[in-house]
Amino acid sequence: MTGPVLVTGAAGLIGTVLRGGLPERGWAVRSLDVVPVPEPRPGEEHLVADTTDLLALTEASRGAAAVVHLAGIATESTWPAIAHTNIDGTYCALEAARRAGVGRVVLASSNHATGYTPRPDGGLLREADAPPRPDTYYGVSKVTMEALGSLYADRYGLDVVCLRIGSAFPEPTTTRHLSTWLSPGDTVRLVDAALRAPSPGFAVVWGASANTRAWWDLTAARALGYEPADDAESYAEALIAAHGEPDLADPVHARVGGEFTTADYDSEHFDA
Ligand code: 15L
Repeated sequence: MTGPVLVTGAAGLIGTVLRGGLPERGWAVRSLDVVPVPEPRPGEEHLVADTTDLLALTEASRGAAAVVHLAGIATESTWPAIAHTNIDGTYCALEAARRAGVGRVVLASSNHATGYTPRPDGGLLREADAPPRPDTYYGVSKVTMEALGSLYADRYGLDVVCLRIGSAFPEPTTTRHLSTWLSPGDTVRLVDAALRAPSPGFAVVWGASANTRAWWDLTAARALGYEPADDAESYAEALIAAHGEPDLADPVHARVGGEFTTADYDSEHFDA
């Protein structure tokens, strides 16, 4: 693949991690966000555009080797905000890639596409055993993202890799994160694998580190070439001392989406 990787939502948490990590793995980065990216790196292209602006996104996609689509609201919000920013935005990312002749799109899906899925009674949960079961309007936007990705793979032959990201934070801060954490280093490793995997077609994989307490099966992600290097367990002692042992019967630990499945995450508690 030649050309830069277009990263949408490049000024966000994951975008910032990728802007640092992808060049170390040989990728040129073309950053795009609704706000200017802070401190562009040497050689980094940087654009300001809204991902719901199809024409701007099509221009931004020209000559790119691939698109990594991160832009969007990263938590629950109102339906109009989610529908516009996340659902229209994902349509535009895929349609722009198609119009610009970009062959591969990596989509930042989320565990919340399947949030109400219960923890299996022992063993690891495969993506195939976690069909759409969103926990929020945000989760619905991620289900739609995966559906749009499937459509563009089948109808237009794009390679589309959907990453059902767990908890992508600098470090785990809750006992749920002991199972769901995706470290910054592993975020780069996972996206790099999704960009390099030979002809993945349409794929949906969990995005998590090699956590000792994991209950999401990483076999499909590893099949793309992902080799996670981090484990949240090194934070376990401190987190358990602060918050207590995880109660596996509590919805926060008993369902994929954790606290997003609780009443606190009803859309009425969120502003646009
Ligand atoms: C997500 O999809 C969110 O963007 C992030 O803020 C976290 O809530 C994460 O999931 C998670 O499940 O921990």
